[in-house]
Amino acid sequence: IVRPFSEIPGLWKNGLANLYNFWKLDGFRNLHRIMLQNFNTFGPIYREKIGYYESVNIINPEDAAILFKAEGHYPKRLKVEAWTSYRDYRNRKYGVLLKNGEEWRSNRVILNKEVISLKMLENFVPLLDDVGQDFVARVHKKIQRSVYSTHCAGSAPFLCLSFTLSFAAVSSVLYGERLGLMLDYIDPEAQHFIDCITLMFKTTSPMLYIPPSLLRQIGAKVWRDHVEAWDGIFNQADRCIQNIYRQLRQETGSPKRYPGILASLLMLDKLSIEDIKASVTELMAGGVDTTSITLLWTLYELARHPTLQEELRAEVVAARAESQGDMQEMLKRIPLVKGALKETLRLHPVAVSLQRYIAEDIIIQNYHIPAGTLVQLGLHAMGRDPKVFFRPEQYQPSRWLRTETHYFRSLGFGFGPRQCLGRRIAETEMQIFLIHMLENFRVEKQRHVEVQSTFELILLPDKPIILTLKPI
Ligand code: HEM
Ligand code: 2DC
Repeated sequence: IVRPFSEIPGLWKNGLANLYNFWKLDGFRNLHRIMLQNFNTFGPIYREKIGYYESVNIINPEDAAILFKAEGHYPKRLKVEAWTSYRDYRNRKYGVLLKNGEEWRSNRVILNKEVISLKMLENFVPLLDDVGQDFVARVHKKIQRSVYSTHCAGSAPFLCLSFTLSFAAVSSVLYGERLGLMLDYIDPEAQHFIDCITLMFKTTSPMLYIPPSLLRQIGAKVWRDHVEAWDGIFNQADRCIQNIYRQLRQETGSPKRYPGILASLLMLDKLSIEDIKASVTELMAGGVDTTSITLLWTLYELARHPTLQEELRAEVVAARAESQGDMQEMLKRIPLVKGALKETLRLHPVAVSLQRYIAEDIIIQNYHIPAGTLVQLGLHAMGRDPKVFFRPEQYQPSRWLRTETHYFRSLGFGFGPRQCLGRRIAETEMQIFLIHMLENFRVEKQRHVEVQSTFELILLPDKPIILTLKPI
């Protein structure tokens, strides 16, 4: 017999008391650990209410499959009210990240062709390859200048550099040109933009549990910081968009080379300018921390596994020789590098969970769950579950090459029509970056430091990742 919704185990009766306990556990930064613990306590399904945030949580790939089959024609994620409130407050349009229903779908279909279709890769690859090459040149230069000659100055400058890399990478595909050029110095405007994104994420997480409208009324600092952060993001994006718009109007005839996503969308003339601006701003903001953190985690794992690192390097060197430097060909010959990125997202996912408001009633773990419920897949917990992954604590890129089942196990970018719009850009950028890094540097860790995750809306390393880069 199917058991009723009300019998799902968990703490969901007193949202305020739960919020208090959550806060005592420093839950705002420990969400991923608390979720793991809840699965340990309650089993593979639990119901929860923290503040005004109510959800059913699941962990099994087979259950994830049921969830995504019930996502309906207009898949809907958790509404991040801090983000919608800001736009309502400043009277700005929602982009594809925040839209829902038919409006989301019609925008997304058009964006898909320009942003995530495989056909666009031939346009993106040369731009991203350029950025990757410049990045490596910049790191070489930095190493020469530093006191310890062969050592990278340390993590913080490198982290900062990797953020500029990601910023330069999204900018180049969005605008067809390089912003915040990075051979000699970091453009202060780019730096400010990057700082604003970090602040925006950081100030979002408390507002997942406490309504932003309330925080706004009492003039809370998180809300004010959040507004300041988005203002900075939108101002920078507006400047970039204005530039391209102006250039486009001055140009006559069709451009010789690929003009970038923004110009393509403007010329296509299928979305309103306001819709284009809204989504391009989101793409810009979504494209910095996500990829740079994933790359840093990957280098961290490779530093801890030197033999594996040499295997990856050998694969890259062979791929370079076989494809005679043609980057698009090269990308077809690096399965282990791709496995490494999947493995990084398994152990260090950017998103702690994936969620959908289900469009129809479903049965999971023999419990009935009514349509409209917010169901979350604990992505971080799933990646570390020994029932799902053999020896989950081990970093093994080759597990993704074997024929064992990968059914609903590789979900770092989400799933289905609502999956990450930046996925192709992110994957390509990270693959190309890893190729250049492996070709140029041996990555070592300095001391034994266990780095863990901390939750600031996205999962971030809780301390600086210290790497030593030795030129090859
Ligand atoms: C959505 C992960 C990089 C833009 C998402 C989602 C995840 C995700 C899990 C939610 C998907 C779902 O609900 O099924 C990642 C990871 C990245 C990454 C792991 C890199 C390692 C990027 C980049 C961009 C971007 C580079 C922009 C260039 C977006 C946008 C959405 C999204 C716009 C919302 C799409 C929609 O609602 O239709 N991402 N992302 N992401 N991401 Fe990413
Ligand atoms: C955070 O409980 C934890 O890709 C919450 O590039 C549930 C939740 C909802 C939406 C998720 C968010 C989590 C993590 C960050 C994500 C976001 C959707 C998109 C966003 C996964 C899991 C991200 C980082 C986008 C950000 C784009 C941008 C313009 C801010």
